[in-house]
Amino acid sequence: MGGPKVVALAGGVGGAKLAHGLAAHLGERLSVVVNTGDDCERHGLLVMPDHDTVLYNLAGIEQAGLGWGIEGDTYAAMDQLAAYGEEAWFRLGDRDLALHVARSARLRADDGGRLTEVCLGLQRALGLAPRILPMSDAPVPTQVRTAEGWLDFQEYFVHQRQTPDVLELRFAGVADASPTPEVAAAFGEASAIVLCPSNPLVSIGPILAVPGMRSLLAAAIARGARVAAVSPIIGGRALKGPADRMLAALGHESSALGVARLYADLVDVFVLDNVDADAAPAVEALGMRTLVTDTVMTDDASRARLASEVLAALR
Ligand code: FO1
Repeated sequence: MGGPKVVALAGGVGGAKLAHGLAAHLGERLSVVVNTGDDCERHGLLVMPDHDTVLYNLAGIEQAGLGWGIEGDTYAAMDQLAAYGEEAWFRLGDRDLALHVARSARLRADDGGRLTEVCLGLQRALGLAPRILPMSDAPVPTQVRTAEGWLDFQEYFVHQRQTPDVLELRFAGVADASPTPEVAAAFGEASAIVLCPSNPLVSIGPILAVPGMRSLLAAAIARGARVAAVSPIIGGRALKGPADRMLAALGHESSALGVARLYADLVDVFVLDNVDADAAPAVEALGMRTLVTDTVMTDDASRARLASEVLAALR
């Protein structure tokens, strides 16, 4: 498929939905750079929730209700692990587990290659046309400071159900991370960049925090690439996850305008939901154009429609 190439930056469920919509138009011309800050080790295996959520969505096998995991999966291995006394609060389905087994085995093999190469091999096995690129091959685990101290991201997110107040965030090891050659090449060829409707602080934030990532974006912009961002906050609320509470707790406004302020130095077109139409003039006053539309993606058709509107606004 010839034509312009696009890079999307994505976290989990919201990002994966828009990535799926973009893939419907772009196929192999799409590269999705995913947050790896949520990655964790479970039962000796590497789990990559954002990579895997995008993978399952692009393959059309995601669990419809939750957005992550595989539709119709069973939990026999998890229940057996629990019978051995292993922690079972992070629920890995049987078919999902196969991905973590294969990935971890390949990473441990002497000739297994880098994280990105291993992920690309697994994506090819599922027949994906777009490429899903980890933001870095080096681990950059997100940690959350609560009244209890520093917690690993999944301990906060899944085990403690995002209930403690977030006092501070850090991306451990980020100073030693760098964008991969694949990420650099994708930005080098992109004529458009899309910041998906993912949490700006713990999904897009870690990607942009990798040293060298903002320079890649700046170089693409200097070449003429245009950048759009889709607000993950609609009517002051996140559709999924704790982005609204986290923004407020960390001193930002929990609104589409608050997100626009975080992205103002990068973005040409900011996409707001119809319910936030009133905020468009304030976003434009920050120096961005706005696209006001229905941003709630409930099915394949609404994903593809939003993606096509975003791509049209960047032409
Ligand atoms: N989220 C949950 O709330 N509970 C789970 O047990 C859980 C398991 C899980 C397994 C694999 C995977 O890829 C994702 C999983 N998630 C689970 C979702 C995920 O950890 C979070 O939604 C993201 O990290 C936030 O983007």
